[in-house]
Amino acid sequence: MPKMQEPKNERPTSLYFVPEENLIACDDLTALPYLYDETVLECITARYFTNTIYTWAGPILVAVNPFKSINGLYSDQKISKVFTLLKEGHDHQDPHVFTVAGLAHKRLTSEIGLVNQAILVSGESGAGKTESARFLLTYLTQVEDDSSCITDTSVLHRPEDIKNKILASNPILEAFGNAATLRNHNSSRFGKLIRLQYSQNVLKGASLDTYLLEKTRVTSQPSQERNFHIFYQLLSGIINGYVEGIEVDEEISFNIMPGLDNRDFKQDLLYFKETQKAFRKIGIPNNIEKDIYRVVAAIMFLGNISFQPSSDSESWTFSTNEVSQKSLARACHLLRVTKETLQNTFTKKKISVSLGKETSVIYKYFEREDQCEERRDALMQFLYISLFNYLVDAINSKICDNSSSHYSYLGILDIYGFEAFDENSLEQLCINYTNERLHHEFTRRYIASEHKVLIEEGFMDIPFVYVDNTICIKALDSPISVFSILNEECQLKRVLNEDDACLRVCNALQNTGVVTPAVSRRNSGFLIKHYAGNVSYNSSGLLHKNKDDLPLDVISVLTESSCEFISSFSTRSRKEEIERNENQGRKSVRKITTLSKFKSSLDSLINILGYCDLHYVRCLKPNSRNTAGNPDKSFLLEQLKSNGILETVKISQAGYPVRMLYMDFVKRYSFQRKQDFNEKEITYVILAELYGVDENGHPPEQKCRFGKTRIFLSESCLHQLEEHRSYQRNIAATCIQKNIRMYL
Ligand code: AOV
Ligand code: MG
Repeated sequence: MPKMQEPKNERPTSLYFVPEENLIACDDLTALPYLYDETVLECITARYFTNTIYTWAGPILVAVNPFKSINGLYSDQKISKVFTLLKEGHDHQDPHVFTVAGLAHKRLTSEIGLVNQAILVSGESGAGKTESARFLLTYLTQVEDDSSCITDTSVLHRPEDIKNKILASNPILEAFGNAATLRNHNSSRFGKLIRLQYSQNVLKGASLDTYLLEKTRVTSQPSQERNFHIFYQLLSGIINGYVEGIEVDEEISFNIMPGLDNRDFKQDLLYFKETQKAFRKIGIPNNIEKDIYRVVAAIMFLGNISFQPSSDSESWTFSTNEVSQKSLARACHLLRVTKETLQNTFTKKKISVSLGKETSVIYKYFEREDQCEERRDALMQFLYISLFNYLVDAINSKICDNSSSHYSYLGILDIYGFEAFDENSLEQLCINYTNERLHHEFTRRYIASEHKVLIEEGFMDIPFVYVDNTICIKALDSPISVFSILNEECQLKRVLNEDDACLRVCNALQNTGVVTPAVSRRNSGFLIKHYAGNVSYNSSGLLHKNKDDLPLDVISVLTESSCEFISSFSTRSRKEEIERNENQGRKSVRKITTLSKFKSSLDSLINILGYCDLHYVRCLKPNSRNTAGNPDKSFLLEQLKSNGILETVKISQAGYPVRMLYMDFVKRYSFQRKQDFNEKEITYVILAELYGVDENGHPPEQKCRFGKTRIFLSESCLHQLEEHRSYQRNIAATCIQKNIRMYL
């Protein structure tokens, strides 16, 4: 048996050892002759300059955001081309987001496809995750099964309707869940998992899960950023006469809608029409659509309500200024509640007092303006989040097929990338925790297992290091952790002191080496050493956001609404809280914090992924200015590292996606008894017969490699072997038939 070749491991004397044209032609980073950060980077940027934005990194697709449209890159012809290539077994040929969709689809629908599939799209804000997820969905809704493509419409098995409904969910979710930020003019402010349901290889429907909508944006927007798109879309719709029953003065400003100075609503109007169309496609009834707009407009007006001291100077009342008064009247009208109801909720607090066996309710006026504002903001956020949840449920009820419980599914996860700003709060803590968990899943399932197998098979003698983030995850969510301490602080019946809570976190976790005290410009807090970099979290607002206290009398405003759509929000919220407590085995209704809610939704996401074959699209942002054609190498390098791409490339070069024990290989592909050989030798003979041998006496290394216990194969090699097998079986079947005929 010929000896294994040693891995090429010498560092090139010059970076430019690899000619430019080779870099452009090299569509898999693992095929680079020298694997150093610089060569990987050179390859990606050289390809980017020729509008080749996709490159494989072993099994992962790397996508560099072009920030411009590239002719034909996502055309129907491209879909057909990718589909045909995959059908012919060229699985790894064309690095493209459609190929990833196609591969997942092929595995789900193929004979050897065993499990559900999930495509994880990751990258930092503005890197192109949502666009990629959209293209994945486009491919999957156009390609029906592994023998047909939408270009041949006669073979569609399912009603067009469900496909259109699934696609229509996107504009609705983006209108209500996306906003223009400094990093991305269409930034998703929530995470999303859409699972396409397949039964007997036919797309039957889809189900949608969302994660952590950034609801604080409803009431306060970071400097130079906007509120959710729907506010601007609706305003342009109202002003241009596309919405009945909501009045807005042309020149009015809305406190919660920065960026209205340039009142050019053309773009917003176009998107509003798209949202309206999507509502209709999905099948939201007209009266409900009107109710939805009423809630959005009510929030806009609520944000303009201000307060002033009452005549007794000991309490607060609604401001008499004209904008505030008009907005109050409009908000009451839209919410179908009285002015008194709002006055009672915003300016005083309901307190239950027990006197002996009797309990009575008294009202206590707020003494400060910010207490009234806090109440107003709580109502606005509650209305918005209820509306968003309503929409997710409504979409699910229209696209989800419940006629069977035996679906295979193909999921697409578009989730916020790692965030490290100057000021970081609870939202970033949740987002970065998500990334830690997903990274862990990736290293656990791919890199670590790959590394272990390759070493065991005698392939790897190169030093290999990957970031194991178990300690960081433990410091975040174990019984003594950042989460547990912040949750405990919120359960205690005492005034919240955020600085003290952060101090507790630092003291309790100082031995982990992951959490240290941090003093930012404005507040104290703690710093966490995440796998992708250090992030300082501010103490300010941390506990308030975690406690997410929604006073019952704020919710009860809505119970008093004469509009059924609005009053249903309060009943639903109460029901959900009780259900969650029951699920967590609590007898009494206990406060559920944002972190505990978030952790349990993430646990179930990781659980779902545990039952899936995973595929990865890693999106990269070429520069921080969001411009086409200006790749910033150090910026890219940081992302290559934090995304785990460099680690993957290094390990994948030695690996092959398909591997089989020699015993299994021989069982499946050997048709003649080769008595004198062992299983490894038989495998060698079969592959040498199929491909011939190179100057070293090996079958070609890009097709297969021989490990100690198993053979490692490329996807195309597997395909050829399968073809060869069916050919041999056909011959065998024909022979048997001939023999039977002769015998009879
Ligand atoms: P994100 O989802 O990763 O950020 P998006 O998918 O919204 O980023 O992409 C940001 C912008 O980049 C888009 O609005 C497009 O203008 C451009 N873009 C992205 N991908 C492509 C592409 N393939 N071709 C052309 N332009 C593209 V965030 O949701 O903020 O984390 O939260
Ligand atoms: Mg996005």
